[in-house]
Amino acid sequence: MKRGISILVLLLVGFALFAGGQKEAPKAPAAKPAEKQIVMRLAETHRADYPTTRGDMEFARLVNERTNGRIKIDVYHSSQLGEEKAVIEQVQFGAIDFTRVSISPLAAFAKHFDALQMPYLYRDAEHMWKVLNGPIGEEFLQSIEKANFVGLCWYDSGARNFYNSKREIKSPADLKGLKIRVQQSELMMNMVAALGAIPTPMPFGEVYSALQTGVVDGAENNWPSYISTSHFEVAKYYTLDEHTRVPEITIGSKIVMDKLSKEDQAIIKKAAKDSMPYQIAEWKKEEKIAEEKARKAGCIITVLPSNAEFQAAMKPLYDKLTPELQEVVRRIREVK
Ligand code: GTR
Repeated sequence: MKRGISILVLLLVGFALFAGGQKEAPKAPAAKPAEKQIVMRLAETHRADYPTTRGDMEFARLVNERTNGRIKIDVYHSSQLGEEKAVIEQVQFGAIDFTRVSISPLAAFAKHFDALQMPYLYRDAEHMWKVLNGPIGEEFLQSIEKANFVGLCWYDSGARNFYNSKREIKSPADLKGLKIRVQQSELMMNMVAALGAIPTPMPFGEVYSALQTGVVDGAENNWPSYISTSHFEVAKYYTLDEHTRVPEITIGSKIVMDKLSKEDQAIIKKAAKDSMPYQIAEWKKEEKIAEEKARKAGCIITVLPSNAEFQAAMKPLYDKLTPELQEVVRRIREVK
């Protein structure tokens, strides 16, 4: 009996030790659910090596770096996701997350953007950058929330000039009767009509063959676009009239952005702005390289002694603006 009790005691002590030991054992840390990577798409019309695309890549790189790879932005260049107008529509309803576009087609969705792209509005590039980097630029970025976009940043696009396959343009009279491709923008159609030419709006990607087959006689764009699209091969007369400076803009889909945390929204907004100096520097380099290429290719480049005649022809466009937009124009002109 005694023996029986001592065995029982031993068993109990053993169990107590075992149970106690169990209690002491370090707990394995609760497995943290792996953070899901967010993959987003940015649509760009230009080729991979164009300065706006380089800016897009820098924006994507900064977002990736600042979220430790948690947010990845894939840049779809060369219009892989469609032409600008169609892409803007898709960003508006959340099917594409971001796009970098010219504000010309954007103005079809937010009419007041016309005030930022009026012909001969800015004295020079420096004036435009003062406006875009100041309160007016910020107001415009914020203003497109109403149209379901988030305005992120501005990129450089230099000045636009006329070019054509027919003749040298020395004054508006030389443009008379020429069919000129414009961006899908009412303002740009009116501008070309005011100069006596026939405006033909069409997507960027269709312009080369339209020039080649004579559907249009000319178009208008900055040096880098004139070269990157090979338009210079089929329209060799290029006139430095610098009729517009049309800023480039990167926008996000409001529907998509609203689903992100406030912190992620802030990271994206800051990364876009921080990509600007890089894009602007790349732009300056590319402008020179493109101009050089056009000269080497034998393009006929017309330098105007003055663009006064072109400027005068644009007056009716200013008169047509609503009083609100005329006020914005006045404020822009006041920026010194
Ligand atoms: C370029 C601009 C493009 C596109 C194009 C056009 O200068 O960078 O986004 O708008 O002009 O003429 O369609």
